[in-house]
Amino acid sequence: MSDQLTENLPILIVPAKILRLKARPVTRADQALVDRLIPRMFASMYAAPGIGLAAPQVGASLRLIVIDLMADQKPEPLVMINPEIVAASTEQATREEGCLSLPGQYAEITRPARVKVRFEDQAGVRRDLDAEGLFAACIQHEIDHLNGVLFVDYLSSLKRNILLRKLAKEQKIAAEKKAEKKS
Ligand code: GNR
Ligand code: NI
Repeated sequence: MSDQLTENLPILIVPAKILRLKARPVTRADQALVDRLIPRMFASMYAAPGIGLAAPQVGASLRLIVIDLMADQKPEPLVMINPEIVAASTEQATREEGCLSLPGQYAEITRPARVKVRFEDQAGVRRDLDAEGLFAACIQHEIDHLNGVLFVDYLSSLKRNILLRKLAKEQKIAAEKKAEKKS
């Protein structure tokens, strides 16, 4: 899905420090930067593949996310600038989540089943959207990234530590394999 004209940016992996920072709002002065960033974020997300990506995951500490659920394999790219959850259902839903910044790690996460999100689109127009199901989970997961929050933060410290140690071990093996190939 990522064409040759748009180079994808590498996705940062835990424990990259930027993933734990609160990202700053996008302003009009960021227009040129954001316009260059958006196609690269989509390229990275489609290449991964993933259904959402937040700017801090590609090293930009800005309140910008891209989403494409690829429902029925049909692309439906969505850009959200300065997104905010303005309402959430009391009803909760549990589903398995993964994260491109924690490759290979998955856990059941419980969140509000439905949310209303307010954001600016790429043209700077303010929009409100109601989401449920996977879409609602994805929006909440991406907005969490803008606040330095990862899905593992919803787990008990025991479960979180097991998952983070497994990630570190797998990343170490992957790095060793890569070094082996080079030599
Ligand atoms: O690709 C992704 N899948 C996913 C599945 C369930 C809930 C959230 C997500 S987002 C994730 C991509 C990612 O890490 N975005 O930050
Ligand atoms: Ni993520």
